[in-house]
Parts: sequence; structure tokens; C-alpha cells
Amino acid sequence: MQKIVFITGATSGFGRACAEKFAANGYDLILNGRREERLEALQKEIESKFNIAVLLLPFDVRDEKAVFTYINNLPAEWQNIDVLINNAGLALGRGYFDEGDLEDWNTMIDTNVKGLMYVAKAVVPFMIQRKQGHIINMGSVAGKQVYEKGNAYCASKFAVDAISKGMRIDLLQHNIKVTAINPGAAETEFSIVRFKGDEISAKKIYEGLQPLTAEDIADVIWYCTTVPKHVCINDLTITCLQQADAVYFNRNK
Ligand code: NDP
Ligand code: 8X3
Repeated sequence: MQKIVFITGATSGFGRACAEKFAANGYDLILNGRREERLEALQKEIESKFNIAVLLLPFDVRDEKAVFTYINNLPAEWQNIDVLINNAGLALGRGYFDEGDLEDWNTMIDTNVKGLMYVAKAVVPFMIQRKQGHIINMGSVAGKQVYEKGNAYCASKFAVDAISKGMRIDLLQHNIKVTAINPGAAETEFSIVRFKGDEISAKKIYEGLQPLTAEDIADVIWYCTTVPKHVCINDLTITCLQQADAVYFNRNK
């Protein structure tokens, strides 16, 4: 039987690259994201390239009712989820705490924290039933170290760090692996979203750097799922060579 991976935020960046990587390795895919037309195009592309099946779940991870309705009603043949890549997320704005936009804060916390928890909570019963499964939560270097003007986004990723640790403890009895992946700067649509379409500010984040690519992170995630059954990679922080942590960079002049 083919294995199944469920990827949230598959319409772009890390999620999309993971979809390609897992499909190329024979997994059937459950793909989530809000932009349905992108999901449909990706489904077509992947199904034409690889001999695997794709199921689309186009919901907003912030929508508690939609998350549980879609996942609780998965067709029986899609319930045996082997790997959940809990990746959907975003940053909005980069400014001092006192300048913070409440709507941006709510969106980040609702998506990166509550959305991630809803999806895991909905998927976990299927894994418990089979006494196996692997949950991969997308953290960040921003969840390991706070940087200036990072406030609410950093808080959301520190929460992912705590949730990953908590899930690993609580799901231990059910034989479920939990891995937290914490990337540094990676050039995806992340910064364009963060700066609300301002491509010049987005580009500046990667100036003088050879940043990570989405494929770099997909490769690492894939590796985490290929270690022997008795091995669990708990937590990985990955940066490009020119980044030491959330703050220090060695940019080309
Ligand atoms: P992208 O902007 O390229 O992709 C983000 C994905 O998340 C999109 O597919 C988007 O889909 C989805 N998404 C956002 N909000 C929602 C929502 N409410 N419901 C469902 N899907 C949603 O960015 P990345 O690939 O870089 O980011 C993926 C994850 O990696 C995020 O959690 C981010 O915080 C984290 N990260 C990114 C880093 C980077 O430098 N790029 C570094 C460290 C962590 P759609 O808009 O169609 O819903
Ligand atoms: C994304 C990386 O450094 O922009 O989580 O916070 S950073």
C-alpha cells in the first residue's frame, strides 16, 4: 500500500516543494491551502509526472469547523496518514511592538499556533488508531531566538516549539514521532507575504546572501521521514551558510 503524506500550506514554498519530493518518492498526497486554483494546478502537474494520487483539502487552517469537518470526513482510503507536515503559516509585518497591527497579530497567532494545533488534533486519532505516524511541525529560528521587530511572529514560533515538545511527550504512548523543523532565511513567498506585496522590501531580506531554498527544506524533511522506525529526529535548525542564528548574518558586501 502507498504511504500518505498530508501537507498544509502546499500552494507555495516549503509545502509545495515537499509535495514534489514526497510524490517523487511514491507517496500519495493530501494537499491543503486556501488558494484552490493553485492546488488544482499542482494536482494536475504532480499527477501527470508521478504515478500517485492527490486529494485536495482547500480549507483555511484558522477555521476550526472547516478543519475538523474536512479531516473527520476523509474517505476511508485516505485516513491512514503516515506523515503530517504541519507547515501552513506566515509572518505579517516587521515593526516595533508598539507599532504592531492587532489584525496582523491575530492572523499570525491564529494561523501559526491555533491552526497548527487544530490540524494535528484532527489527524492524531487516525495515527493513534494505527499506533504509528509522524508529525512534522514547521517552526523557525524565530522560535529559538527573538529578534528586533519580530515580537508576535517570534511568539507564534516559540509556541510551535513548545507545542512540538508537548506533543512529543503526550503522543509518546501512541508511538507517534514529532519533529520540529526550524529554518532560517529561505527565499519563498514568505517575505512578499510579510511585507504585503512590497517586493523591494522582500528582496532586501536576502541581499548579499545565498539563502535556503524550499527544496533544501523539503530534502531535510524527507530525510527525517526515512530514518529507521526506532529513531526520531526531535528538532532541527537549518540555516544557510551565511546565517549563524536568527540575528547574525555574513552578507556579501
Ligand atoms: P510561503 O508564503 O511560500 O507559503 C506559505 C503557505 O502557507 C502557502 O501555501 C499558504 O497557502 C499557506 N497558508 C498561509 N495561511 C494559511 C491558512 N490560513 N490556511 C491554510 N494555508 C495557509 O512561505 P514558506 O513556504 O516560506 O512558509 C511555510 C512555513 O515555513 C510557515 O509556517 C513559515 O512561518 C515557516 N518558515 C519560513 C521561513 C522562510 O524564511 N521562508 C523560515 C522559517 C520558517 P494559501 O495562501 O494558499 O493559503
Ligand atoms: C522565518 C525566518 O528569520 O524571517 O521564520 O524569522 S525569519
